[in-house]
Amino acid sequence: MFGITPSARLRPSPYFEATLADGVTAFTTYNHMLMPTSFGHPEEEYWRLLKGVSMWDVAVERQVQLAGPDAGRLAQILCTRDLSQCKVGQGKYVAICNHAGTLINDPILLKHDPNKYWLSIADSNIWFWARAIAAERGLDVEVSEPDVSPLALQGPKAEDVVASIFGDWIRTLKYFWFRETSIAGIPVAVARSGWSKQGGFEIYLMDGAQGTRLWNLVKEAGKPWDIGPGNPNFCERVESGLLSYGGDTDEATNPFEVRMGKYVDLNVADDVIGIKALRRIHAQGPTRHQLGVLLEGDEPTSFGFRWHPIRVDGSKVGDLTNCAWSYRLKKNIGFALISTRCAAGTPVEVSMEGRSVRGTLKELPFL
Ligand code: THG
Repeated sequence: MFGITPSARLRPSPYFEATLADGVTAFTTYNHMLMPTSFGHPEEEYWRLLKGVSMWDVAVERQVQLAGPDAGRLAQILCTRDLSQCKVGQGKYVAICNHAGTLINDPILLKHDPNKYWLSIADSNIWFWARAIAAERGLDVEVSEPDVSPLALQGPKAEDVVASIFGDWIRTLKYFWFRETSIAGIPVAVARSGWSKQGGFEIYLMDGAQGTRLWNLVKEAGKPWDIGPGNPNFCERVESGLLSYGGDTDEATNPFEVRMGKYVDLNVADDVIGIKALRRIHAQGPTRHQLGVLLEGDEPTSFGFRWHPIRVDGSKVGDLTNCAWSYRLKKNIGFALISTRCAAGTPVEVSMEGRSVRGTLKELPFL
């Protein structure tokens, strides 16, 4: 469609050359980097994730490192989830909010030791935010973006591939837990995590000069299981109800609206940013919630750049924030950010590309 102009603002992934060699055909931007979004065979890539194993360049999941005596204090001030029980080697999905209780990122927090945490961030500048908060609160902590670039292996056969590389200990690794190790002299951390519901692991490469070597090592190890390149799969994540910060959220979205209420602990200390606002919002009851929309029609439709208005009886009640053709449901499906007056089962109309499409609200996940 069009090309990409290289510049020093657009940082390449350590896997960039390797993905080019493997036939990447499209990218999106995320955290001022490029992330592959297609290798040219969308349906094949989807079924490989569901039935086999797929390898993804997710270096765009940047780490914001908090290091020093106040690292734990800063982590808790930034995250609205109670971290007091988080163990060394454990990861947790967390909400980062601003003072108004608006979601500004939804990272995975990894606790390396009591003085060192990583926030594996979604697409917003948390590095700026964490540094400003640390300075304003007079904390003794260094905030940095270390040379760390995750490579994801996802799908039911990911465990066999990762075990063949690192050993059988990875089979007992618990969900979101991780361990630092190395392979062929390449320093990595291995976690059971990833942006799909098909199971899998993320290998956090800790030396950007080794991207091509790690990519090729994983590709070689995965051959017996027919591994192939893929990317965070749009269809699978919509079917599975995974949230995309910035795609499914706007400037006013709070965690309760997007099914993240279970990651908000209202009794954390008052100095946690946004918690006072979230207590108020919780007491009043959020005005929007996130549901699925199953659209009528048997032809795949495209979403474009913008949310699409959702109407009930001619009045706008919310927005369709994404839309994917589901290979399993053989329908177009998406997420609604919609008035809490509208419940699952309600028939709706979505205005898309000048047409009105009928649909029905559903509970998430679809599958
Ligand atoms: N892995 C790593 N970093 C990341 C992502 C990732 N950074 C960006 C982005 N993804 C962060 N956002 C999410 C969103 C959802 C999940 C993980 C990261 C996720 N959610 C599951 C769910 O909602 O069902 C499970 C949550 C839970 O049970 O705690 O996995 O993918 N390194």
